[in-house]
Amino acid sequence: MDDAAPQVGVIMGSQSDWPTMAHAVHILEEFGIAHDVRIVSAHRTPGRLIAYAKGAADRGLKAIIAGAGGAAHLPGMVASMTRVPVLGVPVQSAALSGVDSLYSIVQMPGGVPVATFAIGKAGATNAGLFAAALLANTDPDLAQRLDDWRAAQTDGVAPTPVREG
Ligand code: RP5
Repeated sequence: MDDAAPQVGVIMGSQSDWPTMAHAVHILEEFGIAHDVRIVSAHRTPGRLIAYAKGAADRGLKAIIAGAGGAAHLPGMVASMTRVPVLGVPVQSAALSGVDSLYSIVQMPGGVPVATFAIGKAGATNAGLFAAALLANTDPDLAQRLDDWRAAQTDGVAPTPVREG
């Protein structure tokens, strides 16, 4: 986080979601994208949810990354109250391994979109990268950093596997 007006908001339903959502935050930090991070629970803090969602556009947020687990209503409820794009991250739950979270987030009715990512770390990482890609459409410097990051990822893939056994 920095002093610039946040361009991306990261929210999660509980402190227990942090180890997952940290991966999105780390991506935003790596790319120098101004962001803020909040706990907003659809079930435990509904008033906070409404205030956050209704204020998102006026605050200048360009994307909201919303992670939740279990009965994961947070991304959809936020999306119902803002036109700011919502990127939903299903957090891996204890009881059902995040399949419940995935289904809760991905099965939005037509008219209220939530872009839904993979369960857990991969989903949070990709939500961060997706937010960076959205912003890169109008930020050439960020676009270059994203291209460089992807090139480095490609260069990091060995042509042949190390024989481990
Ligand atoms: C959801 O319930 C949260 O997003 C979290 O993934 C899950 C469990 O929350 P805690 O009981 O750990 O606070 O609302």
